[in-house]
Amino acid sequence: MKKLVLIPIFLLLVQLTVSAQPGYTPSGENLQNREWFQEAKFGMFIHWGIYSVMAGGGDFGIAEWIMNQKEIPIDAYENLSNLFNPVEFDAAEWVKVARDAGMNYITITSKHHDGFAMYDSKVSDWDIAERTPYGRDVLKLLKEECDKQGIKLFFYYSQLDWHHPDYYPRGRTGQGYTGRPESGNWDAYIDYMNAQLTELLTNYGEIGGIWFDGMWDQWEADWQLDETYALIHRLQPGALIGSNHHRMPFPGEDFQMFERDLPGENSMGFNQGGISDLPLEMCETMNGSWGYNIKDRRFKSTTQLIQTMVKAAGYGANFLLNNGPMPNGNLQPENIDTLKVIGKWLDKYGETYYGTTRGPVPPRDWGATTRKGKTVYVHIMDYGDESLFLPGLTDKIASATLFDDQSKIKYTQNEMGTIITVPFDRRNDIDTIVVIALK
Ligand code: JFZ
Repeated sequence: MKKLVLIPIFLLLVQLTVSAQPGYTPSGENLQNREWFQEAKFGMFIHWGIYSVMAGGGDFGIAEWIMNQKEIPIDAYENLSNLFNPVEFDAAEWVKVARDAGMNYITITSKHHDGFAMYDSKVSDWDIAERTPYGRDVLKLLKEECDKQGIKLFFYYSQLDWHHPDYYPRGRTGQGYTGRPESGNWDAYIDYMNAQLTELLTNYGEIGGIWFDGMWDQWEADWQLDETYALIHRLQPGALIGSNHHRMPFPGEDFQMFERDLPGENSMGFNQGGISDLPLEMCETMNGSWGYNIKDRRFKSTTQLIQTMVKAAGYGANFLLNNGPMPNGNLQPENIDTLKVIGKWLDKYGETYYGTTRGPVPPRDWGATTRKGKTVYVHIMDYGDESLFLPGLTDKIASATLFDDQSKIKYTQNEMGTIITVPFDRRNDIDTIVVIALK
């Protein structure tokens, strides 16, 4: 009884502190884009900023966080912008790499926690156009290419800001070392953020959506999400809003994201929320860093990345795979190689991935299932036995075949589920796929 009373009060409190966009009903366009998003499945995340010049500063776990981790004051940090001159940057090449990898959208940092706008912002001079020798609006260049090559562009936007004086009161990060006065006008900061978002939603044509990050810096703050979310949906009703706050989505958000964890898992320690009914997206790094870090050579194997991508699909979740381009404007060669392999895999096996929803059996250590209409794809990745039990798969089966060579796969069914038998000599190293056609 007590619980029943407590839960609504608790929810009410959460609603009061984070008011979000109450009564939000997504437009028809927005719902269509959610469907598009779920079919798009695979995207490229890009962390690129003046911090890329520091390349991690010789540390292992630092990249876009270097200002905060090394406590670099604003006046010193600002020098970095003078060194950011990505003369090798070729938007067409980036988009082509994404396309060839089988990706259907790109999500790029428009402003990370250092507050630096990677586009020509008129409400700030802390931006690429005014502070770097390069001087060009890379978001504009990228958007033009995305339009040409038929790929959608999303903007990552950090609500947390280590540079803006009005980001005050401060949260857990960007404290004293920055050299900002210990005062500021929070409402003015929110206005500034809304003005920048207005620029991003009006000067770049139709964009896929906004990928927010940084609320976790201070939960007590009055983020005024209601205004910001309503603004975005007014400017572009189809734009999808997501936020990396690691909680259940707030009203006004259109998709739910999971950082470096499969939905529902929490190996990183920050994915506390449950899984909502919204479209899902998991983001992942290629090594252990988001921004460029020369010391981080722990590149994940292509096998590992493909398996994670497929497991995410087993939850119905998109896979947003990160690149930390170099300060000269090139993507990291290791990342390009990896993406080529993933692209090849998708050329061959894409049918079992694109256009699927989560399968009847949730992802397990052995692998995952995906589904398209009356077809179930069983992805066996790591399983030490020849016979595999698929609990709950009781729909009558018309046929079971191995994707690789269309050979028949033995199965038996009872009221508990289905057992399929896949001999070891017919397995492949990455993902052995059994195609089950249901009656
Ligand atoms: C955030 C960013 O801080 C990071 O730089 C990167 O952009 C990633 C995709 O998103 O990661 C987080 C999110 C939450 C916390 C820390 C890092 N947190 O709750 O402490």
